[in-house]
Amino acid sequence: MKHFEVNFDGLVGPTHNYAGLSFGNVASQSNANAVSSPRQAAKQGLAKAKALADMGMVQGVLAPQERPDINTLRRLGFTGSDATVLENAAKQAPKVFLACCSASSMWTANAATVSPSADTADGKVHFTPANLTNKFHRSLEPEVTGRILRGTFANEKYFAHHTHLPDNEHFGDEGAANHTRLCSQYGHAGVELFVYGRYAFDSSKPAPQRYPARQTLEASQAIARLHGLEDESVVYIQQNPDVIDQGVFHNDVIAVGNQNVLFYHEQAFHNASTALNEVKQKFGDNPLHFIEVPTSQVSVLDAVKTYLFNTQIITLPDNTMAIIAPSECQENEAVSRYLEELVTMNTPIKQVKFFDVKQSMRNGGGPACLRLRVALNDAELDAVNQNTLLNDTQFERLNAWVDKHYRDQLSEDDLRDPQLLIESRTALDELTQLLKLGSVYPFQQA
Ligand code: SUG
Repeated sequence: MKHFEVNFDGLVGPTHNYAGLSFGNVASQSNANAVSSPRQAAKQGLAKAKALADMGMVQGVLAPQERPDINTLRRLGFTGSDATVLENAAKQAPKVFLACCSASSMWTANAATVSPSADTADGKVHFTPANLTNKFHRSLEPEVTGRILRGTFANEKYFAHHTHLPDNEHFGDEGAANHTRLCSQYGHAGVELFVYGRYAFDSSKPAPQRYPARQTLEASQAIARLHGLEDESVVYIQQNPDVIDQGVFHNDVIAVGNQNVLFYHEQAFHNASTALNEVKQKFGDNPLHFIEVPTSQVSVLDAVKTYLFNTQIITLPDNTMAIIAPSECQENEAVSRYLEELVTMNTPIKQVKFFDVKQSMRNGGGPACLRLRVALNDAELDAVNQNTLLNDTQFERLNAWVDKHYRDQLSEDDLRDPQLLIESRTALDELTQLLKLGSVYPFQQA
């Protein structure tokens, strides 16, 4: 039996825009109101996914969500035709309106937490969509995310789909962005690391002061229970509250793992040595590489600016590892120097490849945010909706689909344009046919 890590990249939606919605996410806040390019954003993402497929990786795509979210605006009391809802919401509640227009589902590292079958009690691959309660615009995602995941992993024999956790800050869950799986082979049982920012039910414990901690320990524990993970293969680690206060809003902005490699910043974790000892002990006798980046070489500020840790570490077909980094890492002196040194060190990481994902970076999303990792064996891969996997034909089709439907530029004012809603729905309707997803969007179910 063969095993793979499949990366499901989020297709950027037709309303990709910069609205400054994420307090605590420096890039999102500093690019508020900049003009975006949905077409360029979607194509940058597709190009990155296709490049990985061309390196021999198995690559899939996840559909974006319908925005503006007319259903939510109606729930909030706006009535009349869709055009009237848009006009009144934009005029009367501009901030609420912008939140209902975000294409944030593109960051599929936040779509769900996934546990591969080798780790779970019933031997199925488990999915729990993230409730993303900390940000209103992101809290609109989990229901449709669940439908998209069910349409993509549509086989009950192999895949178990859970409902997202209760929609409350006590169970704030940001999905795979705060979850890392270490293993010696993708098909072997692994150790799942859950990194949380705060305790929901104990205010005496350390917590950030300036920016919010989006993930709670209690949410992480609930996911581990739902997925049927054994205590001996789970480690809960508290994120260092000080780095959250410096703009590290998800753990994947300061740490990333792959197989037997954990690459992290010296300041990433609270009580790091205790936590890492537990990881070592639970991982067992197999070789394990902890690559700790010292502050003296890369500051937290540079890590946040360049997304050195929001890189993907992938295992290539020749079993060596590569880092997929944003071009910002190449442009920063300290970070590029560090990466040059890293590939000469005694670790499995042997090369770094840079990609231009600037449209996503400006909203605080590097290469790693754009993908949901799903470790699968060949039977499970066969059970995946094959239309969601990226081969040459599907790549061409998706690029043509973007060219046909996406605007080259989008500013805040364009979001109230009823024509944009029509264009977006037309695009998404065609996409569900291309990916054979079924009716996943509210407008398809009316
Ligand atoms: O949740 N940005 C996203 C970025 C998510 C990055 N994901 C990971 N690190 N895994 C967020 O903060 C900004 C939207 C805006 O400002 O328009 C936004 O939602």
